[in-house]
Amino acid sequence: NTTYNGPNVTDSSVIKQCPLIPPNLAGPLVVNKTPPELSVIEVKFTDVKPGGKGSPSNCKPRYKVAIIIPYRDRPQHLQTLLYNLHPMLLKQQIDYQIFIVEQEGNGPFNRAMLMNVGYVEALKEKIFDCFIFHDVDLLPEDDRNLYTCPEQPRHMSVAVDKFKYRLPYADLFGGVSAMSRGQFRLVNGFSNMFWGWGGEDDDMANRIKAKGLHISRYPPNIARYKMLSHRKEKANPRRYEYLKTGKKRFATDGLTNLKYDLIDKKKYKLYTWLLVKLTPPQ
Ligand code: NGS
Repeated sequence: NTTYNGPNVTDSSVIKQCPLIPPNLAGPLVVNKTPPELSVIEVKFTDVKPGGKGSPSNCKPRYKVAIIIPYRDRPQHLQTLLYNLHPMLLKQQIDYQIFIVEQEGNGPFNRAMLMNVGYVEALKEKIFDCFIFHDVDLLPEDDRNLYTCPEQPRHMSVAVDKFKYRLPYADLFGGVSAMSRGQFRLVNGFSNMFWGWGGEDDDMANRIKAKGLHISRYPPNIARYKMLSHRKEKANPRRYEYLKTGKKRFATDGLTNLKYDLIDKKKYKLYTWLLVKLTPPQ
């Protein structure tokens, strides 16, 4: 495999493209579930730039990656994730930005719609190549699990401690997943119909298949995560019904009919925060 690394010059003013495999990866990571206060982390993480951005200083990154985290009311989880995620992403030599997309109010949570909003809002900042959709309660355990986008959509949280590190079923696309900008547009994003827990990721797996794509995965010894514990959310009783009829809505339900109000946006040191009021589809 030969890769074009840009012009072959020795002029030190020309920064070389980063290597395909980042050189300083350690493999298994020590996951820390008791992070210091956010204000302490902010001072400690000197390589993270306002808005929750990072990029390598000595080479030209290959990927621009938006990390989209749907969120509501889990400050402890967020703190823990940020503490574990930033150092890993910095080592991976990608150009990244973390977006926390928070749902306003206390109606049923719509994880899928928040991810759609994250996609749309992130693209207003930069033309990201790659989108990582990330649950707030999952902590990566191995830095070889690269937060980039391969040829096919990638399911990243393959082996989770809560499931004894076994993939529960072959089409699972929940937890952490990666799609390129083009793939996400091609499938019209996620459905906006899934209010409450469950099914939205299965609908995305169906969209991926319907467009002739398939789910790719790293081996389970690399795509490993620890899940933080929380109360079980109320499942959406209509999720199977929407799943079954999903196909006829793929073209009309998703990015194309997404409606929301951006209530607030702030660039904190460790993340870009979006507060969003979701409008249920008609
Ligand atoms: C399935 C859900 C998925 C969910 C997966 C794992 O049953 O949305 O469990 O969930 N599908 C339906 O409900 C139709 S987990 O235990 O990781 O929260 O992602």
